Amino acid sequence: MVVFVKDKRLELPMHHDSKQKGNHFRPKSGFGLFFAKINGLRYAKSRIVFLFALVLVSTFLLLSKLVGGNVNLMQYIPTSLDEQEYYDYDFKGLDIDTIKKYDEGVSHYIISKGGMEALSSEDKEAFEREADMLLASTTDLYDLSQYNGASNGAANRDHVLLCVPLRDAASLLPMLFKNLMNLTYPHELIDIAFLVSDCTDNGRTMSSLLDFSKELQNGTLSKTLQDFEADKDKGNSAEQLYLKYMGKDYLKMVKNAFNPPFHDDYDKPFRSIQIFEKDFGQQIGQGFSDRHAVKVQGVRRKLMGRARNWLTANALKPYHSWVYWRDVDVELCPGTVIEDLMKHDYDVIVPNVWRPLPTFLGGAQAYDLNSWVESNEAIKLAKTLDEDDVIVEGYAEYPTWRVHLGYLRKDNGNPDDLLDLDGVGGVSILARAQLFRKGIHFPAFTFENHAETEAFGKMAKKMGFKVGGLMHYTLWHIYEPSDDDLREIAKLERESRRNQR
Ligand SMILES: Nc1nc2c(ncn2[C@@H]2O[C@H](COP(=O)(O)OP(=O)(O)O)[C@@H](O)[C@H]2O)c(=O)[nH]1
Ligand SMILES: *[C@@H]1O[C@H](CO)[C@@H](O)[C@H](O)[C@H]1NC(C)=O
Ligand SMILES: *[C@@H]1O[C@H](CO)[C@@H](O)[C@H](O)[C@H]1NC(C)=O
Ligand SMILES: [Mg+2]
Repeated sequence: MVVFVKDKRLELPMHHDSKQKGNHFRPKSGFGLFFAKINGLRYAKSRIVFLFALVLVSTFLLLSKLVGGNVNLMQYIPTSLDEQEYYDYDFKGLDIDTIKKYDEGVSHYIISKGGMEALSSEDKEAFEREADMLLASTTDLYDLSQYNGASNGAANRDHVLLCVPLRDAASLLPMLFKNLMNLTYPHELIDIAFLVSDCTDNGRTMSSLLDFSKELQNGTLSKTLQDFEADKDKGNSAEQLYLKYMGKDYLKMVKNAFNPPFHDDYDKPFRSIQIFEKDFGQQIGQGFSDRHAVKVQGVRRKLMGRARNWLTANALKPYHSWVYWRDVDVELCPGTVIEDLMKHDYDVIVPNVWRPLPTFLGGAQAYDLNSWVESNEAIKLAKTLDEDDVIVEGYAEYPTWRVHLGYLRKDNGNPDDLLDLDGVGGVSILARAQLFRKGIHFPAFTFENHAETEAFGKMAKKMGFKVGGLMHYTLWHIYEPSDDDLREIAKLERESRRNQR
């Protein structure tokens, strides 16, 4: 006789709140919530969505008649989100109503006579189905070999974790969010994770980030930003004085990049947005000249390493195939950047990052010098340093003679030209998620006289992964006038006023 007795002491906690069906990370507001609620009604979904849309549109029509044809009421047009990735991923294949009884103390006895099971085949099938569901209510099974990251990730429905570290960045968020919406990689396959640390702005970064995220997830952000810009244009432009000294071509490029037409899925919500807030004790100021002093680089970079590691450790899920790191202060970036980096089938890959400059400084310059090929001179230099010293690029103190990705860029170079690298910069890194699962990280200590992203590149390479950069595929970092630049601009302003007199 075989007996299965339900033993309360061996029981695992189980979700029996029907609201918890489906995805934990579903959008928490607006349409997202509505669609999440109808998750259980899979087959009826498209019809319900259609009805919902119809009802809303006719309500708007009716309302707009009532208030005298105010067209503004029509600015939010409901769209249906049909992609399954929005709805089910975690704890799938589970019907809460069927297995609820186990939580209420039902016990099953299977009795066999003479060693044979006495259950009818139908009962047996039902029992096994329920047992599977019971397991599924607390357990998820992933075959990690299916999340290796394909070079055609979008077609393969690869999930991407998009990580953004933030510090005192409220004023840059409109630009960041426009850049996020501009991404053409399917939004339903992207989970965004923000880490906000060590802000000194009375919570402005955090509160703006929350507002922007909510609006992005209910599809209203681009409209809100339009209104926001319209207001801003009316405001003063004293702090934008430097724009007078920027190249006309660059300014035109920016203008075009931020104006429609945008891609069809521009306003589509992402699969999820998570915001983490945790301080790491960064004390170096976030001003341009403060944070770029050579003395502070080692400390600053190690703390950034801690922050990045904490973010990946907490946001990475088994079903992510790729991780894309992006800084807040990128002004121009092709919307296709994720696909464009992915297609090269590298384990770690970065674009070239430049920044515009005032015309009196030459108009443009390589910004990210952390993407480089190791040199014999730098290896020799490292041998003369203390174990804990961090070599930083772009400072006279450390003549490394490395080949920098930044300096190889040609204006009309082939955007597919690729160079194998050792160190990488952090502005925009696409990496296979399996690297993080295998323990590769952003050293918060000195690793081969490097820290953070440069050490990440070196470590990945050391563990046998392919690390590379695209020489002519360019992202433009914002220009932040340094103290010297501001003095020069003030001088030029005085001169031009004198000349006018
Ligand atoms: N979480 C966190 N993010 C930071 C910190 N410092 C900078 N960031 C963010 O990390 C990214 C890169 O920083 P940034 O100062 O622009 O680096 P730089 O361009 O190399 O000087 C940006 O998105 C910043 O907002 C920090 O201490 N903690
Ligand atoms: C979208 O969210 C924003 C911010 O919460 C809110 O102001 C707006 O009314 C919402 N729009 C819709 C259509 O739900
Ligand atoms: C948005 O993507 C398009 C197409 O790749 C690109 O031309 C444009 O510069 C991008 N916009 C921004 C703000 O980077
Ligand atoms: Mg930056």
